[in-house]
Amino acid sequence: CIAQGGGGGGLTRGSFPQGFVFGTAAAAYQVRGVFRLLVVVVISISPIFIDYEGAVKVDGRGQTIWDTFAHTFGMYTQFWFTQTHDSSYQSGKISDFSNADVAVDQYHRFQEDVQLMANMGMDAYRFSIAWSRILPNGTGQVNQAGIDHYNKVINALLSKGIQPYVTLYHWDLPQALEDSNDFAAYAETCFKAFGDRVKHWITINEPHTVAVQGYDAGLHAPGRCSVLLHLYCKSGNSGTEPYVVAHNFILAHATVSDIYRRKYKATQNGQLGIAFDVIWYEPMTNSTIDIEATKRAQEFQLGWFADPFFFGDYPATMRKRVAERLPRFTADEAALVKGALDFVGINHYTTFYTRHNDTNIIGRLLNDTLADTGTISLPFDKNGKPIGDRANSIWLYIVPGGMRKLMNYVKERYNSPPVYITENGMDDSNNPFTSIQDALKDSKRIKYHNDYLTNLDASIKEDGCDVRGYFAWSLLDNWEWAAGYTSRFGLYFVDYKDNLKRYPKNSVQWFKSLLSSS
Ligand code: BGP
Repeated sequence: CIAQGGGGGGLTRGSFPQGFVFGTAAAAYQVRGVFRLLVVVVISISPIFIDYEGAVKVDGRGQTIWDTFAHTFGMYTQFWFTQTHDSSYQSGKISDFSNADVAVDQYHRFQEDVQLMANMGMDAYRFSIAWSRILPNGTGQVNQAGIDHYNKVINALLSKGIQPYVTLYHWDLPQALEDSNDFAAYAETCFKAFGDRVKHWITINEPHTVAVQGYDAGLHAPGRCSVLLHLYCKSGNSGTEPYVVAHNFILAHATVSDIYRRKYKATQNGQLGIAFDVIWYEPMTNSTIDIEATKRAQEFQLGWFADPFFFGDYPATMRKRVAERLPRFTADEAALVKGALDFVGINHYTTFYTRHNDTNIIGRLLNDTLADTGTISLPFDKNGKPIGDRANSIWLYIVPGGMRKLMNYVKERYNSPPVYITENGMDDSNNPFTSIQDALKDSKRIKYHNDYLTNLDASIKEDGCDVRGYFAWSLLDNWEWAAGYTSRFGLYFVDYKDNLKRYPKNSVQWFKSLLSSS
C-alpha cells in the first residue's frame, strides 16, 4: 500500500502524466568490472603497474583519463600510504585511495542487475557506454567485443520492457584523446550499432562539472588546475581552460546532433540531449545585490551550457565578466548550436544560498571560475543555519522545493522545453560499523525521493512544466568519483566484502509500490 511503500503524501504513478518514464541511472566507469582472476595473478608480479594494465585490457578496453587519475600518486603523504597498503588502494586522488578497477562489476552481472530493475517495475535505465570499449584508442579501430557487450545489455533491457537511455560521454575519456578529440566518429559508431533500439541519447554528462572540477579545481580527471596548486594537480590555465573545454563540449554536441539529424533521424527517430548538473540557488538575503548574485550563479551554471543551445550565445553576464577569456561562436557555429537540443537533461540534487562576493582576491588573481561569478554559494544561511537536512556528501543538503523552482526556471528561461530529470538521489556514508540490515533501512532516502517527486509532480500538474521522466541515482551503490567507495547512493546495497552481493534497501520496495500504484 502506498502509505507504507510509495509516496506517503499521496504520490502515485497515476499522478504523473501518461507515458512519464521512471528509471534509475548509472555510469560505465562507476559500475564497471574486470576479469578479477587476471588481476589477482598479475598483482603478485608487480603491485602497481601490471594490475593497472590488466584491468584496462579486459575485452579490448582501452585506458581512460579516469584510470590515470584514480591511479595517480597524490601528495607526499599519500605516496607513503600507497607504499604500505595493498594494491587496490594505491591512488592518491580519491578520498579513500580506491580506484574503480572492479567497482560493482556490472560488466559481468548486467543480467542480474536488469532483473533488479524489472523487479521494481522501472521503465528505463540510463547507463553510459565506455568509449574506450568501443574504440580503445579513442578513434580508429572498432572493438567488436565492446559492441557485442552493449548489444547484450540493450537486448537484455528491452526483453524486460526497459528502455535504454544511453549516455555517450560520462567522463571516461580515452586517455589517447586527452589532448584531442574524435567524439563525432565515436557517436556515429554508436548510432550505427545501437540506434535501431536506442531512442534517447544523452551525448554528454555534466559538462559543467568536467570543466570546473577537471580543469579548474583539479578534483576530477584529468586533474588540471591553476599553476599555484601544482603540488596537488597538473597545472593548467584555470582562467581559460574551463571555458575552452565547455566551448568544445557545446560544439561537440551540436556537431553530433547535426550528424544525427542528417543521417540517422529519418530511420532511427531518436532524440539527443545533454545532462546538465544544476543546483538551485536561493538568495542569502533579500538585498538587491544578493538577488542579482543569485541570478548570476545560475547563469554561470545552467546558462553557461544551455543558453547557447537556445539563444546561440553565452549569457551576457558571462560575456561581461569573463570578457576575452570566453570563446566566441562564429556565425556558422552559433547556427549549428542553436536548436541542437531535443530535450534538456537535468541532474539535480541540492540547493544552496548565494550571496554577492567580489572580494575573492586569490581567485581574482587566478581568474578562476568561481571568482568570475562574483558570488559565493553555501548550504548555510547568514546565521549558519543549514538550508536543509544533510545527506552524507558535504555538498548534498535535502531541499525538495528546489526541484519545483528549478523546473519553473527552465520553463520560463527556455520557453517550456521537454525535460528529463536524468539524476536525482542522496547518499549514505559507507559506515563500516553499520550492519547490512541497518544499512537497508533507508527511510531518509525514501523521504528524499518522495518529496522531490512530489515537487516535480506539482511543477507538471500545477505549473505546466513539460517534464517527461525521472531517473533515480543510482540503481546500485557504486564508485563515486572523488569520493570513491565512501558514499552510497544506491537503491540496492552492494556488499564490497562479500562478492559484491546486491541487497534491496527499503527504497526498492517504496519504488516498487509507487510504480505499481495507479
Ligand atoms: C553526478 C554524476 C554522477 C554521480 C553523482 C553523485 O554529478 O553525474 O556520476 O556520481 O553526481 O555525486 P558524487 O559522485 O560526486 O558523490
